[in-house]
Amino acid sequence: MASAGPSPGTHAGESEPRSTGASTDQPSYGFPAGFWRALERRRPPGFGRRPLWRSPLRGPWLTSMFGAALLVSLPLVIITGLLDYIAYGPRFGQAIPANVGWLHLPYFDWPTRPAWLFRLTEGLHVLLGIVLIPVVLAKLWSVVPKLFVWPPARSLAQVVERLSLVLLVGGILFELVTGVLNIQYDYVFRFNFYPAHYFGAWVFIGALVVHVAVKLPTMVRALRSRSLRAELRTGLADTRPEPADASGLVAADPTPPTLSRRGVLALVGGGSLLLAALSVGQTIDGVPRRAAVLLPRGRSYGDGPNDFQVNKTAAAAGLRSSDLGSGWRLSLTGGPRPVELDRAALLAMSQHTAELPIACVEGWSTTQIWTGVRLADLATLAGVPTPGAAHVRSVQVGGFNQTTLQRNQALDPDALLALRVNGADLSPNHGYPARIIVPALPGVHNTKWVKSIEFRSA
Ligand SMILES: Nc1nc2c(c(=O)[nH]1)N[C@H]1C(S)=C(S)[C@@H](COP(=O)(O)O)O[C@H]1N2
Ligand SMILES: [Mo]
Repeated sequence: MASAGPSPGTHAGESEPRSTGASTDQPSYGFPAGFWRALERRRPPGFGRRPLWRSPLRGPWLTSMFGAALLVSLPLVIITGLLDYIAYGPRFGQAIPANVGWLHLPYFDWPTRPAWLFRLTEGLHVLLGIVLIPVVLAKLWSVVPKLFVWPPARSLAQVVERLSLVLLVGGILFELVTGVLNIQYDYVFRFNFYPAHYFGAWVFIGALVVHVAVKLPTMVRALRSRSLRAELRTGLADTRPEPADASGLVAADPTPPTLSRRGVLALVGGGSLLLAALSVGQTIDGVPRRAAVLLPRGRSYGDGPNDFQVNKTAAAAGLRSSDLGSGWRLSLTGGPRPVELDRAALLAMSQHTAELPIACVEGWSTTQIWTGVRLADLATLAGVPTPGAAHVRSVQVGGFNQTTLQRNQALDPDALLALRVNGADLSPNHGYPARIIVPALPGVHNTKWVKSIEFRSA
């Protein structure tokens, strides 16, 4: 134990307000008393002497309510995010970032069943990320007085704790901001979204694990200190501050309440529900889609068979009609000799129809009815009936113009080279003459305007 220092937090002639948390018996940690006095003279405005944060609602119980909500939901956001990384096929080098060392869940072949698996993991990741924004902001609001303590740290342990909070708060804000900008296709930042969001997540995960380990007992104690049911029955007139304690969250000099505790919970919960209602339509076809006003991809469209979301149009991909016209051929390689097929030859093969979703990494998805040739039949035709993988290339130059499919993805009975959608020929924007559509495959790998498929043996 360090010896008790000479009242390092006290400035001559002024009494210490309770909210600063600085008692007169602070240890000196080996620094001379003059050091603490000098720090005290440099106390910036707002840092505790005149209480700035006076809401009567702040306190360990309220903070812990928000904390508990995040503790339950954030793991889902994290796990779905890490699963989506695996869905991209990092073992084929086609997940971004390509090299993550050991910072990943154990790799496995992404399944093709259920067909809506990626729609679920990606949809949940994006939806929950949006819905948690009010809760994160409320939690930050509830602990904001802690940012304004002076001196900023008194011990090495406190320095470490506060640095971990910088990573925690910075981490979640970074992930939310980059995530939201990405689903809006709004690349105002100069860095590549994917590595930044991925490694940012790991910074946050590390800080979160430390934070939970340190704070879990405090949270449980605080949650037990009041009954949620009683709070929900308490109106504004009976709202009193939580009892003052060592947490530094309860205002020393609170203003009268303008909102009850249940009012704050309703405000934050209501904010989350509203965001959910305005966002869920991007993953669910039908009525909710019309409410998806926050989302940039295709809220309302016509009634034609090809009237559903387009991420990249044929024009935006730099394709001319001559690329996709009668001169187009599909080439199949990997077998004893290459095979070339035109669209008529593909249409003459056995056709298969499947109802499958396209689920984009930006969170939107839509289910359509696709008809075309089974990839397994094309593999057989190419002379590689049981390929280890299939490499698909597009006519498009640059951009998302190729993909590698796992064996299970190439051989699934619903994995198609689609020629038609909803009973009509694919439109140029949806990949005419032919596109890949595979159950549970991330949207970006459903390559449009396919030019060749190379079946690789195991
Ligand atoms: N050749 C090619 N295929 C592509 C793309 C592309 O840019 N080029 N975009 C992909 C992405 S990101 C998605 S989400 C889906 C969108 O399919 P849709 O436009 O038919 O809805 O197509 C995928 N196939
Ligand atoms: Mo996408």
